Amino acid sequence: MSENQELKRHCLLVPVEGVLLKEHVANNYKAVSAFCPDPSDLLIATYPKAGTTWILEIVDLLLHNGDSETCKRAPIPVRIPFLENTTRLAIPSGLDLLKAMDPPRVIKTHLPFHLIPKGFWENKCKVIYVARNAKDNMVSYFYFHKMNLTHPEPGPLGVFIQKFMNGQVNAVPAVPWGSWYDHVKGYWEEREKRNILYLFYEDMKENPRREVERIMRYLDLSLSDDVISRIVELTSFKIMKENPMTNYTFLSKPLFDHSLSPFMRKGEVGDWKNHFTPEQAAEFDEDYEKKMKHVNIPFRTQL
Ligand code: PPS
Repeated sequence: MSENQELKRHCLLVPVEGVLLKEHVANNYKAVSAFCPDPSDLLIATYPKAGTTWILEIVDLLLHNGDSETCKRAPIPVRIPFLENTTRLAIPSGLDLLKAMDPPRVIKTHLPFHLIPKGFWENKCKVIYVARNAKDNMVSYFYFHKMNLTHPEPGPLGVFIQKFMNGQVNAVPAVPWGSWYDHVKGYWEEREKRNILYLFYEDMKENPRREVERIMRYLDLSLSDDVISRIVELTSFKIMKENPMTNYTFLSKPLFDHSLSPFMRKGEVGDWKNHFTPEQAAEFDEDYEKKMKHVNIPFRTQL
């Protein structure tokens, strides 16, 4: 994509400990890394577009006994601060929001494992990680780059696939928050030692009730069957797409342009098949095998 278009969007990517972050996020990183959570705080970590908003809404409802009105008290990034975010145009920064909230707080982050503030591990905070298969994650990130005007222009899909595969290599165009491959591996390798609940988007699609119950148990909650059923219903794609507190219509231009692609776009497993050519899929798979050969994370690209 031309430099002009990137400049028009005012989005530069700046490396922090080997990971490309949006400039304003990188500039804020020192303050973020010094953030000290309370042991009762819950961290929800994801690579962008892995199903973050879905899991945040599930957790907020679980913590409020399925009360939909309470969970409409504010847009999702106000209820659940985005740790490293600094966009002040519409929503205060994550750190400012956190300062104004009493623990226990739920906190969202896209930071890879090694950039998480050490206080989360020192204080043994609970951490939920959600991972989504690389191809669907990439397609979703591609559309998000189109509509999120604070991200670099994605360019055509073929170019974006290369950026996604490049991950955090600084010398070539890549994507914010670094390599998907390193991200999913980083949390996977630490999940047992750190008591991280590692979830998959595909499992949530396959059997949302089973996954909601899994999260409930991890949070040491015990809710009635009726409440669980309500939470599953309230966090369906259809309801969240219509819910103004979760569909990000509370952010509009100059941040999000929903006419280019809605935030709640398709919510499916296997949409990548509508986007990759057979040649692109073969190249992607070959590269994937190399990058993921030392781990066996059970990703599914279709149900
Ligand atoms: S962000 O910007 O990183 O916080 O985005 P994130 O929420 O991680 O990812 C957005 C994608 O998740 C889909 N989504 C859902 N899918 C199924 N069910 C529910 N309830 C749901 N909520 C969000 C959303 O549609 C985006 O995926 P795509 O494939 O682009 O539709």
